[in-house]
Amino acid sequence: MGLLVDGEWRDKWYDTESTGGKFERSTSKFRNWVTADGSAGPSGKSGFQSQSGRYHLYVSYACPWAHRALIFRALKDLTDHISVSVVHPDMMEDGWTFATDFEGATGDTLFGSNFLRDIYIKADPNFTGRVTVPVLWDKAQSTIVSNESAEIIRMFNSAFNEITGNTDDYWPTDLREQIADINERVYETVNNGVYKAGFATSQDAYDDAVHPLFDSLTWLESILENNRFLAGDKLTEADWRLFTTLARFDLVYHTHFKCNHKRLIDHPNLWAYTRQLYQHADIAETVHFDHIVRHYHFSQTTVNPHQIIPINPTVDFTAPHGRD
Ligand SMILES: N[C@@H](CCC(=O)N[C@@H](CS)C(=O)NCC(=O)O)C(=O)O
Repeated sequence: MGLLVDGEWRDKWYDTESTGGKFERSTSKFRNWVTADGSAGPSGKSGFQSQSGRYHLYVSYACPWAHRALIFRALKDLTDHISVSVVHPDMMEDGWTFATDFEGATGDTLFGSNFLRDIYIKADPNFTGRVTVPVLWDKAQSTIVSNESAEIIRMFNSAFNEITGNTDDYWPTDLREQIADINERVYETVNNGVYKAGFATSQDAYDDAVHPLFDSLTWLESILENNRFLAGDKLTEADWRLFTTLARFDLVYHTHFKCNHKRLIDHPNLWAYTRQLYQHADIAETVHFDHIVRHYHFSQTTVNPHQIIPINPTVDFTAPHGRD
């Protein structure tokens, strides 16, 4: 685990000393957008037009943020148009690597690099920052379009519609305000909340994260009592953004990140809803529990110094969900 400083690799864990034991996620650095006509998106430069075969996605199957991008690639019929490389689940002193000795880890199928940092250095030889997944790479300009999953899923939602003919919309105009409100709370207290609890190095920082997390799960449980999905009847990006955290909850976050007030399966609506999303067409293939379990327990040695992988419960995501 480390980061690049002026293009040089430094092996360093997150610094929580300067923040009183709190984990603070840094912001993503590459913020361009693929658009249908190549015009600039809400941030970054123009020149990234949607074209079949032009873009490549680097992911970890373990990572909930990368998982969002894989889900949107599947939902939007982009699998034949955007190629993928999958990193090894172990993220140790070299950060994410392209080792292939784990089933599903593909290596770098574009360049044959050893490390994900090599891709960042190709895009910017003086890059300073964390080397994170997902990364959307442009083969035409040999650079990173974006390493921000929230924006990659918005691009996938619409920029390739003319190429795929798939016009399903997970960010519909009339629901955008509602989606933004849900996303904000879910991001702060659930998606990132589990990390804030798990990476906390002081009791206060842990307490400040874990209570809002379980308050939000109770809030989500009540929304799903009367609604099919978070924004009502329609399945939106808000659901998929929540799903990647819920899918990891009982296997990883409950034990490894000390989010153990309740399990996902103790929330009947949320648990049925998680199974409903898991069973949605083409989604199960994006979920790789072996990478998830291995990555967190083995790689995060400040949390689990002996790297022991727990026995874990058997969680059946294929059981009937009864929510249609
Ligand atoms: N804001 C980013 C966060 C991505 C992120 O933090 N990914 C983690 C894996 S779950 C990572 O690659 N961490 C490596 C590091 O921080 O060094 C996004 O949503 O795309």
